[in-house]
Amino acid sequence: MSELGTLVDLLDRGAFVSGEDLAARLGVSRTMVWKQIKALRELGYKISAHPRRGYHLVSRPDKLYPWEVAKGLANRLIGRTIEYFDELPSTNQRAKELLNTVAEGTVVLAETQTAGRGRLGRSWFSPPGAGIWLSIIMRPPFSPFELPKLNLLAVVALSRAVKDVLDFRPLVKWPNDLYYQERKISGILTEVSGELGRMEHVIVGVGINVNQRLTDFPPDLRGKAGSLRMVTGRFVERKELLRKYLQCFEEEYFHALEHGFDHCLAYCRQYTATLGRPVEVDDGRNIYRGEAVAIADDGALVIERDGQRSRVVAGDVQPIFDR
Ligand code: BT5
Repeated sequence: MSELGTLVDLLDRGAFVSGEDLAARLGVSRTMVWKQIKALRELGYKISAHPRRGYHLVSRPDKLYPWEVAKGLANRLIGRTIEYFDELPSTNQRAKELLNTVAEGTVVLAETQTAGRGRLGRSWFSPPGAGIWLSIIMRPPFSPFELPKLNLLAVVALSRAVKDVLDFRPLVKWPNDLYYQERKISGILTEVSGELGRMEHVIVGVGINVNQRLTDFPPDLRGKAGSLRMVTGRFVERKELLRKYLQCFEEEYFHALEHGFDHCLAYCRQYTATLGRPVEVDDGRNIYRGEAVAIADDGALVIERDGQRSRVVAGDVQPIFDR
């Protein structure tokens, strides 16, 4: 953990701690302690100071500082390094720049994105502090044909994490979204680099709407976007959810490495916002309507129309809800 993280922990023990004590525990001078306290205050920590008793942590800011997210996270791969930014154009873009210099499992996080990206050149609305905008850098030993399943794995992990932390289960909308009550809570953008037939790096970009109210969304999204707060009716602690997500992602990933994707696919079939529904498909060449009837073992979606079945491997599949 970083020095600042250690200092936060020392300050958060209920009672006041003297500057001398802090200096001894951190192995630094009292002047350095004072400088670090100042730095923490600038980061939004409220720390009270008493001339004789020392320092005491009053409150933490609602920020996803790496040491806050890493607290209690015992992962061996995902999130062992967290690159944190107050603002980025796009975490996927930044992850791409870092690809060759960081370890696998590195997470790039930003409090806000000014040019957040969706698929096919679409944009992703990422206001400051209201959501979790992150990218995970992976070097999976999979063939590119397995990419649709890795995409689903990222969605499954999030559905599980939300269920664990908030006790409701958002549904998997093939191929890359999480829905609850017909609103999009999260979207995933997976980008690959490598040569033909081989995936060198995969960047899994995840956007999670956490604390927005309906009116915080731009008008064009108000009919279809949702946040975790809109479901629970209360403020949601982002750090805890993010930590749980990184845990669930790691569990699902190692499970897939060792046993394949059956478990992940079974989850998608059980907790689905797509299967058994009329859908509108845009496969990049044609737009048509049909019914989503199955998720194949390779992660493709099977559509039935006029008694004929066809497979969609990539594209947009929009459930037609009766609103
Ligand atoms: C996605 O694309 O759903 C993938 C979104 C991935 C975002 C993450 S955030 C961290 C990382 N860094 C990035 O730059 N991106 C990733 P797609 O299926 O194409 O959906 C995009 C569409 O969703 C848009 O055209 C809007 O209609 C809608 N949309 C945009 N922002 C939204 C939001 N915050 N919540 C719900 N829907 C949104």
